[in-house]
Formats: sequence, structure tokens, C-alpha cells
Amino acid sequence: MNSSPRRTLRSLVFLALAVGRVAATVEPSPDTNAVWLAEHYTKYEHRIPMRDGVRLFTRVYVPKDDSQTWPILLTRTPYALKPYGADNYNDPNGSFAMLARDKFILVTQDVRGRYASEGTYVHVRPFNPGKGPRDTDESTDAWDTIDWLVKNVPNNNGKVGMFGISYPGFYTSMGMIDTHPALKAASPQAPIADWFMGDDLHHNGAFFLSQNFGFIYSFERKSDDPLHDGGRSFVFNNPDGYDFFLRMGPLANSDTALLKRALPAWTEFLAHPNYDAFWQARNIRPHLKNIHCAVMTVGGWFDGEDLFGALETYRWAERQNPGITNLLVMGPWAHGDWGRKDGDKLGNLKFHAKTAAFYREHIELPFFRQFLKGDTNNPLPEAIVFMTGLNQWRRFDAWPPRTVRDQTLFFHPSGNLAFAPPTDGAAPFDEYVSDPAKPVPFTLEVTTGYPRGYPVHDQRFAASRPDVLVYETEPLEEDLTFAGPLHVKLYVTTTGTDADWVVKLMDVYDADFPNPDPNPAYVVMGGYQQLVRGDVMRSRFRNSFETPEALVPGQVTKIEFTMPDVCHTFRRGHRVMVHVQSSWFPLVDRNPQTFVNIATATPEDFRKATQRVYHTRTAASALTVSVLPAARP
Ligand code: PG9
Repeated sequence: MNSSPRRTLRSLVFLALAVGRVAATVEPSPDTNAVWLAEHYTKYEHRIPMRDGVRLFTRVYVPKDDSQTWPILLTRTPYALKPYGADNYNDPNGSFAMLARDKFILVTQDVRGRYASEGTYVHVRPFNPGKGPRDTDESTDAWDTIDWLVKNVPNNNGKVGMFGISYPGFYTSMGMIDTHPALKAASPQAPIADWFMGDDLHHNGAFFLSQNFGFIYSFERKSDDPLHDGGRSFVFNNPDGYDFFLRMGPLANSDTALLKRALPAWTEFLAHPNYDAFWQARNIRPHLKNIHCAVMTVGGWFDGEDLFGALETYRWAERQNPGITNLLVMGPWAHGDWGRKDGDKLGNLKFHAKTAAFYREHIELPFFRQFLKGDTNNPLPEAIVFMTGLNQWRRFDAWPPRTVRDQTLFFHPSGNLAFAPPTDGAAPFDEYVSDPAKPVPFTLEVTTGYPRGYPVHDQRFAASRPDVLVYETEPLEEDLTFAGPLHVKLYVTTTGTDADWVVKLMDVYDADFPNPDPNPAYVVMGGYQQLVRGDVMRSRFRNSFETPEALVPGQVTKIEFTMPDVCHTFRRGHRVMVHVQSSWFPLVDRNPQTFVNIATATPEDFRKATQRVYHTRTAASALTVSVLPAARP
């Protein structure tokens, strides 16, 4: 055990922050900018040849300090490397600023087919398990890039790390498969893992409309000059996405009336309504094998885009590569916030610590220092997880923690939620009318995309609707912590032949919870129904995601699905609440509630339906959670 002063200090900082009392972070000074970078680094631009001859545009920053050799940190991205030009230095921010201060060779590359790189772009380009010597995919492009870098970049120490957030996280995951011997550390952060099952475009087969429509448009419609970032933005002519997408009508109109079929990617996405070969080929999870570097997967509990990918990448890497260093870091963050913000708040939530700055200095930097510079002063545990509700960092030797125990919260008549199973006799079900002409909004914010903070928004606006079922516990007599996935089991009927089931888990604050001070938005935190986790299941896929099946009107049917992990403490005096509803608009496209191809549905296909959710002894709708025992004093 190294008891150096630095290590002692770091442990104290970690411990102090764990109790939420210290925002002890030393971020790079604000002058870590393009001027500082030009003073301390030399920029190079290369076109690196891949094994098939395609050349990928690559930006390299090498420290001017040549007193020692430095490791390489590689990010591969579909987002432009602005500004181009060897004399034009960019403003490093967040992680890049932190890493630049600590001195690494910082390399960023336009992936194949994007901006200044040659070749053809393919969205979430599938891994090719049967490659020949000149066949390529993102794994070989990473290999060829790493091989060229260690042989050609001046003053490198022969060790390479990869990292990136979101799409760059996906390219990091691809890069660690069949690991190049020089690749010693990979940190896929909010990586895409499966675009049909839980990342970005779909959750359990339900299409995420407003979150992706404008983004994909900008992604595809790059400016005419490929060397300048910034896709054009779609002109909505209506700031209210709920109104805009309701007026749009059936999903097909997004492609025909709005995009005029000018975006092949969007047309392609709609052409594959089921989990067919197109989507299955883009499931990276079974290919996360033959990994021989240290892996640290990072995600945000409130990441509306790739929370699924982060958790699944960690799980599959763990399962398929026994014995490697495979770490998980989960913080109270929206998509990518850990790489660039302070992380002390999200929406109306305050975390009373600069969680993102802490992560960059005390988790991310030590990870790369350990595996690329041989600094073993700060070994990291298997899982470093921010426990929301309690606002504390926790370290575990496994994720989910080994000590969790499954417990089931049952729905009861009169909107009760309890660990005791229901009995028969009282009303066997609750019902509501789901009307596609008046879907349940996913947020009250007026937006054509999605508010980054919607995963923690107050849900009182929904609870008051007649088409939202509400179940809640009595006020808790002691803190209650869920740490792991949430398993939903609904027993339902509908008068239709298809339906979406949206389940939301809320933390209901006590009535005298203090308001923010200052409180310019007049937020009322007393009774706040904070969203902790929500997700959607499209009934047609209940038995198979490849082969959808209609529901039989009036037939009690079991709907089961798993919602991504949480690590949340419901404080004493709070309540646990669950909502059930059949739309989440326009985040999720509307289900016509008739068994048709939703991507080609006509206005006549959209029909009201009466939904029933059962809570009897034999049809006991419930949520099974992983309860973490209270930490021993
Ligand atoms: N994962 C994000 C995304 C990419 C493509 C489509 C939709 C979302 C991202 O890279 O930011």
C-alpha cells in the first residue's frame, strides 16, 4: 500500500467528497485555451492510410516538452475537427484541457467518410467478424491508425489510450475489439451499443422521434464545405415540438412531407420497423471480445441518449473478457456532461459537489496515468458510482453491488404501491383511455428536441392527467436505496391491437422540502415528483423483437421489460411513485394502437384505446427493484 502524501490526500479528497462536503477539484486554469495550447503543443495534420488505401484525416498535438516520451490519447469522431489547418489551434475544454495540462499526445481523427477523411460513411458501421486481409471496419481502422501513430508520431512512449463520448464512445468500443498491442487503455463513454434496443433511436423497439429528428438532420446535412463543422439546422417554424409533431401526423410524414426523403439515413431508419438484420448487425455487444486493454466505461444516470450503451458495454465486456481490468463509472449526469461541465446540478437538482470536475481529475486522469504513464498511486475500484438522492460517491467491487436483494413493489387498488402483494376482492384493475390525438407529453418545456434535464423533471404535470395511472407508497420510515436494474411486469388488457406501456419511477419529496435560493423560476420543491427512471415497451415486441405480434383485445397479457439501472436513495419521509401511461410524446412516436407498420400507418390507423392494468393475486402488476442494504455504521 503506497502511503505517499499524494495518495493520502487523494483518498481524503475522495472520502470528503463522498460525504458531499468538499468540491475539491483543481480544474485547469481558464487560460487553458488555444493560445496556451499553441505555447505548449505542436499541431500536425496527417492523412493516415488504412489497409484498403483510404486515408483518414488525423490531427495530432505533441507536447513541446521533449524531456520524456508521452503516451498517445486517440479519439475517433464523426464530428468535425474544427478548426482545420496546422496553424489553427482549438480551445481544449473539459477532459481535453485536463489531459493537455498533464501532457499527453492528443490525437483526433475524422472517421471514414466524414469531413476531411476519405471513404464512405456508414452509420454505426457494423463489426465484420469474417474480415479478409483487406476488409475494413471501425475496429481495423482503429488498429491501422494506432499502428501508424506509434510508428510515426514523434516522442511517443509506445502506449495508446482511446476515449470518447457518444458516437466517439462507440468508435472507442470498436477500437478495443481485437486490441492492438499498443492500446493499453480504452474508455468508451456513453457509447452506442444497440440502436434498436435502448440507445438513441429506439428503446425496446419504440422509435424516439423528437430526440433524433433535428439531430439526424444536422448530422446528415453538413455544410457544403466539408472542412467546416456545423450541419444546417432543420427549420421547424414552430418552437413547440408537441404541436409540431402532432400536426405532422403519421411518422411517414417525417420522411415524405418534412424531409422530402432527402435524408437517406432517416428513410433507412424508418424502413426497418423491426429488429431485423439491419439493426442486429449494429448491435456491438456480442463483438466486445478479444479485449486486452484496461477498460473504463463511463455513463450518466440521466443520460437521455446512451445510458443503455454504457451499462451494456460494461456488462458485456465483463462477461466476455474475464480477467481484464473492466471498470464502470456512473455519475448524476445528462449526456456527455462529465466531459465538459462542473456537474453540480441538473434541472432543479443540486448535487452539492462538482461531480464532473471531480470525475475528470480524480477518476479519468488517474485511469490514463495508471495505464499509460505507469502511475499506480491511485488504483480505481471496479465501480465508482454516484448515489443520487443521497448525493454521495460510492465505491463497489462489483456492479450491481453484491449485497443487493431483489424486492418487489406491487401495484394496489386506490393507487397504492407496497412491498406486500395485492389480494383479490377490491377493484381488480385501473383503466384509462389512451388517445393518440392527445398523447401524454414527456416534458412541459417548449422544445423541438429534448431538454437535457427531462430525465429528472417534476412529473406532477403528468400525474394530474386521467390517462396516467399513479401508484405511490406511504412516506418512507427510513432511507431506501435501489442499486441496479428495474424489472417491470404489467398485466394488461387493451381494446386495441397494439399499445405502448411507459413506466416511470419517481422520488416524491416531502412537503416541506426547501425551494432553491435564489429561486428565479419560482420552483416548488415540496412534493416534487422527481423522475428517477422512465422507459417504454412497445407491446408488439413482447415475445420477439424480430417478429412482432398483435395484442388480442380484451385478453389479459403480461408485458415484461427491464429499465436501465439506477443508484438512488429515497430519503426517509419521501415516497416511491410509479406512473403507467401509453404515450410519451413527442420523445417517442405515437403508437396507432392498431397492429400496423407504424412507419407507414395512415391517419385512420390511429385510434383511441381503453387500457387496463391489473393488480390481483394472479395478475399482480409490479416493479422488482434491487434494494441495497443500508451501509453499516
Ligand atoms: N449518440 C449520439 C447520437 C448519434 C447519432 C444519432 C443520435 C444520437 C451522439 O453521438 O451524440
